[in-house]
Amino acid sequence: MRPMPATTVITVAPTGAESSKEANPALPVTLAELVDAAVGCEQAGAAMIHIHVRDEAGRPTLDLARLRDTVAAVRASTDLIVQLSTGGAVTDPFESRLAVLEAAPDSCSLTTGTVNFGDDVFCNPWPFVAELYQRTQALGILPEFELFELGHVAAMNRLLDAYGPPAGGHVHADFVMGVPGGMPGTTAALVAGVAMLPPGATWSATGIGRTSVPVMLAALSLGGNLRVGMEDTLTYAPQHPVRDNAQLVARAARLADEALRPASTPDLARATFGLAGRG
Ligand code: KMH
Ligand code: ZN
Repeated sequence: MRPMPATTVITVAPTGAESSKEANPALPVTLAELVDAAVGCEQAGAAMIHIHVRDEAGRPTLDLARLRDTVAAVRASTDLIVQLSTGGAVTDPFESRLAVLEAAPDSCSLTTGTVNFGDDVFCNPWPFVAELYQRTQALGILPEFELFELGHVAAMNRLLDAYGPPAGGHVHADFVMGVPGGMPGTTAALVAGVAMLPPGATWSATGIGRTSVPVMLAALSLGGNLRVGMEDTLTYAPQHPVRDNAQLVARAARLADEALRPASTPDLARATFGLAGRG
């Protein structure tokens, strides 16, 4: 049996690559809006931030200068663990996704396989995944394995077998559930996924759209950590658009309190993930 952690690491994914301000004007897309969201979410209980960057027109971009400026700005204003997305948008080329690591985040997302993504395909062939993983090892960046379906857990284990443990030695994964084309946002799917993780791994879970709250409750009951944010849901409750990312983090922190596993500080999360004293 996996131990029940004393605290809950809350990650906020404030922006993503798929939504726009037309869908919810509170979506942070400029650097100033992103930093503002980061500060508010840290105050509400977040310990880590999963970042996608937008260009002047609000479109997703992997422009390296913007990524570097963003890492610096979030570090200057918060103590959050800074995680950059290497998933980007479904249209981003592999080379640009690999180059994200040059912005030197603490952590990066790393999806271990291809998955249908609504009407699109989120493409992650094995050679790309293996290359990205080895670059995280060389650069000392903590990968967060993004698992959209159960086959991705098996692929993560294949990666660990083939190339050894991540930089810092700690395995951390995030179940992204309820994407049309991926695993459903159900307790049964989460239980199956967690059972496939290696001993000692930590994990979080997030449910897309309406699966957000059920996945959060399931994750807390199973000893997992939480990811929330406007990347994953723009609606707080039926007919109630999300006011801001901090509102979603505050709800996650309240539920973590009720589960007697209060929100972890960024420092404690760093220790949990083997990031303490690095960088
Ligand atoms: N935007 C999706 C295509 C990640 O950040 O690593 C991929 C995604 C996963 O959001
Ligand atoms: Zn993402």
